Order: sequence, then C-alpha cells, then structure tokens
Amino acid sequence: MPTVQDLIERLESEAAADAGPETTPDVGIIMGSDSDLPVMEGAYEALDELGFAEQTDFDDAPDARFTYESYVVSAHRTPELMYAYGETATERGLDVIVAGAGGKSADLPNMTASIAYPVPVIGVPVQEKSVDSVIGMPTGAPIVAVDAGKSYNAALSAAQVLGREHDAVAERLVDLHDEQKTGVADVSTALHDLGIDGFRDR
Ligand code: AIR
Repeated sequence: MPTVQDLIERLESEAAADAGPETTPDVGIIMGSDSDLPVMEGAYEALDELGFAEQTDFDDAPDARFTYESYVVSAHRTPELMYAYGETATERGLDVIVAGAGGKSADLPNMTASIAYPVPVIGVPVQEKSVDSVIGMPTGAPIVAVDAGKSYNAALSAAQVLGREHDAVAERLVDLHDEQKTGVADVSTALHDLGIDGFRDR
C-alpha cells in the first residue's frame, strides 16, 4: 500500500523532471477527503464539458492539450503532503489549483494558496460552515473562492485563468456559456408553450 511519503517523493521527482507544459496537468484538483467527492464532482463535470482530459500518469499525458489531475490531500491528517503539493505546483506545471475542504476547519484551500503562491488557488467550501475558513485570509495572502458547494464554478474560474493565455480555452468557455443560454431559452419556451402540466409531463 502506498504511503504518504511515497506520494511526496512522487511529487518531488515529477517536479525535478522538468516536463514541458504540453505534457503536465494544467489544473490540479485537491480535496480534504474522498468524502468530499460528491460535492467536488461539479469540478470534473465542468472540465469534462470544456474538453479537458484527466491525466492519471504524469509521465504519460493524454492526447488532449488541456488536462487535470486530482488527489486527496488533508491539511490536518497529511500536512506534509499538502506542503509538498503546494511547493511543487509550479515545477509540476500546474497553472491553477481547485481545492475543496469541508467542516469548520477547512484549511486545505487557504494553506495551499499560501504555499503554492503565486499559483492561483480557487477554494471550494464543501459545506456552508466551511465558508469562513476557506475565504478568511490575511492581507497579502490571497485566495479566490466560490460559494459553498459550487465546485462547477470553481472549475470554470480555473479555466478562465487558463483562458487568458490559451485562446482555445477561452473559446470553449464562450461556447459553454452559449449552450447554457440556449438551455434557458429552451426550457422557457417549453414552460410557456406546454403549460405547467405539459412541462412536468414532457
Ligand atoms: N478535512 C479533512 N482533513 C482536514 C479537513 N478539514 C475535511 C474534509 C471533509 C471533512 O473534513 O475536507 O470535508 C470530513 O472528512 P472525513 O474524511 O472525516 O469524511
């Protein structure tokens, strides 16, 4: 069974590999526990909709140009791993990190933001009671965060960061927005034209 130390060494050796930006994951998704997955699913959904592929092997990038990876990293159970993830983020080629944690001491997003700085971190409070600990940063230690549970938006924000450098990502974001607009027009027309009973039955 792999140990935390194995994971730390993996991250460090990947950081030392000097891999090119086309082969490294662009977005890192981390969460405090695998129990956060149901809430963090939205981040995967958004990145999938934007055409990102998941990279499960640092040394074997998928064909897609834009990729993400994910790990469970607990600020309290595995602080060394959190430190290693944040500290190697730049060298491992991550452009932006989406970090989610729950509970009242949801410190993974805010601590990772400090350690990985200047790599931007988009924080996801997994529960309502996690909001204050995710966003409550002192002056000079920035984090960008979404509302409780809004991991889908966190991934869109991450893609917006990438979109400033990569036109292809910006174009995908605009296309996705257009699709969502069309979706509203579609349900609006159906609700009006079918009436509430017809709409419910459709
Ligand atoms: N958590 C895990 N390590 C540190 C913290 N704050 C958070 C997780 C999860 C919650 O604690 O992000 O939302 C409960 O985790 P678990 O593993 O007990 O289900």
